[in-house]
Amino acid sequence: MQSELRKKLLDAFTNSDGEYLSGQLLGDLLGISRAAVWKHIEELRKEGFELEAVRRKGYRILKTTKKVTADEIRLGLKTKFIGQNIHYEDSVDSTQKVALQLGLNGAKEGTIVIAEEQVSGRGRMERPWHSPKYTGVWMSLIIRPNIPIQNAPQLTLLTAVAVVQAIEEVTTLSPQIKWPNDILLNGKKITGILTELQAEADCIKSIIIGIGINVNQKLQDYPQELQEIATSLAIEAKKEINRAELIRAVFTKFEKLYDLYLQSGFQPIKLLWESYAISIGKTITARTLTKEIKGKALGITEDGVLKLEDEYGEIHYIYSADIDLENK
Ligand code: BTX
Repeated sequence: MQSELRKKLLDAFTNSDGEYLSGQLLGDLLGISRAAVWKHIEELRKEGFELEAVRRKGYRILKTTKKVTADEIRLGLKTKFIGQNIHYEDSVDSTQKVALQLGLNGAKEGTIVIAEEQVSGRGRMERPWHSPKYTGVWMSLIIRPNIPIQNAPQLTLLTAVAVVQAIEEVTTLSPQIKWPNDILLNGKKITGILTELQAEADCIKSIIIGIGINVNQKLQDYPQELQEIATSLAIEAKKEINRAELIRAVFTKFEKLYDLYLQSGFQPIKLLWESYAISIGKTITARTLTKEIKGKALGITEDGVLKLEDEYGEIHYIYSADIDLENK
């Protein structure tokens, strides 16, 4: 985890708008000596930041690392609690697993686990999630909302809205959501969301929201079986996307929506979600663990449950399923 001093230093650079910051000023801000400031600067350099030091002017950051380290994400981050604690790893089996452990050990709400690569990234029902190095956003967010357990799936929908809004802000792309957790561009998957719950009797201890965003992969980076169904922001936008900027945007959008949700409930989130939904009003097939139902997707309920009308006019409520769209 990042030290409080490091956070303060990066916040000073964030607020300086590219101006030089003197060693004296930074020392005063952080309550440390100029030599200690210099040590922090050297550590940032070792991490890959390019910093300029000019006599009588001070320091400024010329180039960032292109990685998604805690320091890189912090530079420019303006949230209150989402992403204020970041646990960064170069490689992990799954960020969900690490986050679960941190959550059990009392990690604060808003804590993020992020990795450059996952070697056993997973989706729902233990399906594998392809997470190659330095190309995507593979992260897990720990939250501790005081809501009834049955409302937890609403957070998946809220997260999908946050990711869509962040992608819209950072790129010129307009993704759509396929219930419950797929974000698509041109019918191909760009993001998957996995919500896992730690609960006791009737109270939520923590919710871990895993977010996988395909950012800078090229088509050939995907195994054959994914090339048909997956895409990346870079493929669609035809240019490389700054992952740290995208992550900061996800944090900001999520925090705003989450605050709104805790204050006003699911209704405003539902409206936003529906405005991005691809499947509503269309004929779809829902494949649950036990059966397959074909029908018209009427919408989602107040609880985020999918409402489906079959050919006999019977209404089905779908809590969990894979969805195939009839005409993509
Ligand atoms: P899902 O079960 O809806 O989707 C899993 C399916 O998606 C796979 O069976 C495969 O067909 C396809 N798939 C696998 N990798 C990719 C990819 N990179 N892009 C597009 N399609 C793919 C979705 O589950 C939830 C995924 C959550 C991933 C995050 S990453 C951070 C966190 N850690 C972790 O282990 N999982 C979450």
